Amino acid sequence: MSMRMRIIQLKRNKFARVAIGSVIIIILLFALFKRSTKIQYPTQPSYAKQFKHSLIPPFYRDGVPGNFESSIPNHGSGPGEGGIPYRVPSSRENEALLGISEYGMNMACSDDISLNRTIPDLRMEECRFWNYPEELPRTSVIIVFHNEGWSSLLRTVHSVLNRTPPQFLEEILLVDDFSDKENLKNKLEYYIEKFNGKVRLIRNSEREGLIRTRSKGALNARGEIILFLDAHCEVGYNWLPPLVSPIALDRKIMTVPVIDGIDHNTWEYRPVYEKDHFFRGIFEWGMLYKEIELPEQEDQKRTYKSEPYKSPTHAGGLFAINRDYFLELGAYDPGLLVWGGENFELSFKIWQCGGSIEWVPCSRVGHVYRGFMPYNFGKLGSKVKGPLITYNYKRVIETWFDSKHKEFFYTREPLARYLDMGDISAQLELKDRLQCKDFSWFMENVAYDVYTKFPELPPNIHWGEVHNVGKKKCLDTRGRQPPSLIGLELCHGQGNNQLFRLNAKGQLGVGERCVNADRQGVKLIVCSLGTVDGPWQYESSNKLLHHTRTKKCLSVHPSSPQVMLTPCDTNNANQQWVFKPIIPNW
Ligand code: UD2
Ligand code: MN
Repeated sequence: MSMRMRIIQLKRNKFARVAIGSVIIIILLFALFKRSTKIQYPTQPSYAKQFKHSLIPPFYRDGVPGNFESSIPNHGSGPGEGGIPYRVPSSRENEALLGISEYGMNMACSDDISLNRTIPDLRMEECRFWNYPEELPRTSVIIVFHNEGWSSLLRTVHSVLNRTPPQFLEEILLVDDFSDKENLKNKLEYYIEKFNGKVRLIRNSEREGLIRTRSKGALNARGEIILFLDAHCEVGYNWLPPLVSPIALDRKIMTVPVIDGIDHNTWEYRPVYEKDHFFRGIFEWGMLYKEIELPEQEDQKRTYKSEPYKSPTHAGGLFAINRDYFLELGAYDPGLLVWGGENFELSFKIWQCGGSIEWVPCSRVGHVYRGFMPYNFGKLGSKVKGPLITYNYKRVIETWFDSKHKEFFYTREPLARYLDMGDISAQLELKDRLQCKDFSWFMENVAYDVYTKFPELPPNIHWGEVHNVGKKKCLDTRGRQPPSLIGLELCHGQGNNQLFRLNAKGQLGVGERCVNADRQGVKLIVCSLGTVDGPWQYESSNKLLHHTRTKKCLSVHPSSPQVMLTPCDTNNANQQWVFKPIIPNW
């Protein structure tokens, strides 16, 4: 062997050793990495793939239709075309009523309306003049459903196919949360075959609830962007590019369309918000979702009113997010059950861990708001002894709130203190690992406007059932909507309609409502926003509940369960009240 050949051989051997060595190191590192991560979601961002520096951000040219605008189709004359209200012939009134009780929406009406019907273009004028990047990441539209009506589910699918640029639509992924309706079985599978793979269907083998079913959809989706819709929506004209563009430019932005209302009885398509008013999502301290007009300081950040703006939270159902980012955040907390609170979990997680949420005025999607919830929570519902939604809230609050704000939640929902919340250690670990900011940062920098409507809550001085000494019965709201008279009923120890709170500033509250008195009687009313005080004062020594404004006392009519204000009389047992905290035996 010549000298030169030997050198080459040696070099080759050396090269082979280095190569083999590196492969072993990579395998070892990989094994180590696998062992050290406990959750199954990817934790390494794939920035390289997603940062497209060449993308030109959206730009506006006044009066010139944007690059994805097309002419709005003429409205046909069929039922519900153009989103006008439709009423079924009176001969089908019975069918309509049955549909409402089965689905919470008038299915007979929906069945008569074309799956490809037109809707009104409710966007602001400006929205027609925006240009969006020509190359956007592809989207999986994920629709989870449990026992939804056939035509409303498929109208959601058709509207997406009709109004989305096909090059951006990876797929529509239907995820069946263990429905038992016959037409959602084989018939649905045959039906979607005609879409040649563009519409996929996967199913749960047991009921998982909408939260886990959405996480499953995200895991199974093939698109770079995932976009969730409820199973009774109709997307608007040019709805997708404005939602996806912000994410294409910054993978940690989650975007939310403006939701329009579809009437559950007539299928009328109409705006929820007044023209030129912009709202964003917040919450009150009992964790009911609320909306508030965009604060001035956010409004001023925009050149055009049609631009996206920041929002602390969102309603839950409709939003787009980068799939990898969603999975890096652990998707939804897998310990959340069935329905509720997941919108807050995701919002707090995104904001506190370095991302943001934007509402997009130029993207509009209609949603059928049902009259009531037509399904129960199945087996998962009985896993929790107390209310399931509060269980979810408690998980979210104990993970993301700080001690000051947790106290507001327990003041507003005293029974939640006694409720189980399962194990949240994995959530706390995630918060730690992602080095998320604390809740006061979120309140000061993002959700500062919450306080304007829902100020810090003074502690409860007394809470529980309010027993009347004379009648041996309890104050009860009777579950009516405010304004409504409150009365006396048998005490039942369950809290429902009988859990009152008297705070340190004299406000007597039940849930999110307040108790007030006027000439007609003692009423449950909508609390005046931005205030936490009220006219009530309780004197433990003589058990009188004073109404300080009129200087009268709360009392019961001697011969009826009617509650009213009368001149104070310490000797009248019908004016004596005792607060008894409810300690649930959950
Ligand atoms: C709102 C949200 C909804 C969800 C919920 C709280 C909007 C417009 N809607 O209630 O998306 O965030 O608040 O959790 O923001 N479903 C299942 N399995 C179940 C129950 C429901 O797959 O066990 C499906 C259901 O078929 C529907 C979706 O989940 O497609 C949302 O349920 P909903 O429409 O009853 O919730 P909604 O609009 O009252
Ligand atoms: Mn819905």
